[in-house]
Amino acid sequence: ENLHVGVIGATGAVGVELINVMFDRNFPVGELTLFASERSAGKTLETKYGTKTVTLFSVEEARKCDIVFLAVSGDFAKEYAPQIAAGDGALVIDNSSAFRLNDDVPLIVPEINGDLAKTAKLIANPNCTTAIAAVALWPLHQAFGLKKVFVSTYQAASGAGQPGMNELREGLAAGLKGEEIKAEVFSHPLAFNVIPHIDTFQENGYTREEMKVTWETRKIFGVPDLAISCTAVRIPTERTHSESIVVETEKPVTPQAARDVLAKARGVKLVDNPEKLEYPMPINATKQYDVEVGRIRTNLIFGDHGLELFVAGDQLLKGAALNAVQIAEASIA
Ligand code: 2RA
Repeated sequence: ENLHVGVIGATGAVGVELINVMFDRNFPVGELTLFASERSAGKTLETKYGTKTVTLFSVEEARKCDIVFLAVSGDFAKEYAPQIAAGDGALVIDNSSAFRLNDDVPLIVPEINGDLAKTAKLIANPNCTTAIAAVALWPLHQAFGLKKVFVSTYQAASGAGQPGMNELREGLAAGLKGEEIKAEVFSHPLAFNVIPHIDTFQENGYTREEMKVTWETRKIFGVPDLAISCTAVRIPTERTHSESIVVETEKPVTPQAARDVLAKARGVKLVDNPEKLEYPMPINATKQYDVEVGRIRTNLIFGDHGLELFVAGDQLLKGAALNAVQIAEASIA
């Protein structure tokens, strides 16, 4: 039946994509309410559902919705998500990291554990880097068993929202004119640079972004001791994350066997034909629902129990808005 859907943070990069994805996928929206803080309340927003006036957020108003997407900070989610979801309140799908590791909050990539979407009123959407890698790794785990996973990421500016994308563009333009490149959103100038630092540094020398890949992949796969390690790097691309991944497998594996598995995998587009210069790239993966996977080859170190691959996925889509809407679809399926 047609649902009353709320989006909190509708004017941000993820919020805008949430509205686009619901429309494009014909999600059964009967009524759409866009919530924001005082700062944006009263503003109008042009959407595929027409011109919408942004409503001032209140728990009471949000609880009237059937489903509420949160595309705002973890602090906001911590304070309000449980109140919105409590009792006969709304199903809350939270894009922040606030509840991802809570035992009683499912962390869902629908291609992997979508069946959990009916088990809770508060659901966490994974970190974008985790979701993009997981879509490619899950079929390989099912077929060959993942023993060790090493991930190196090349993450787009959109991971830091619209401000991140703005700073990148302004920086590239400034750099081309020989002017100073600002670093306010990122720790250093991103244009013509790469920054091996996303989120805060932990005691163990990893950043929080890198540990999210480890912690969240283990939870989504249901493999608490999965040996997975990540180096997360910001690069000057706009909205698609790329990831270089090495795996050691339990069972023997060949590149062709892996391609056969990935060619059939949900949410994956196999792009692996180097002779024709075909491999995953942000310029092709951007604005696509599927995650591109290619450069599949036997890893020189693990031999016939190892693979090396390259992945590219749109950070705002499978990394955020698409995955969140797919969770909502699974919750009403
Ligand atoms: C980033 N994955 O790319 C983090 C949060 N979106 O900045």
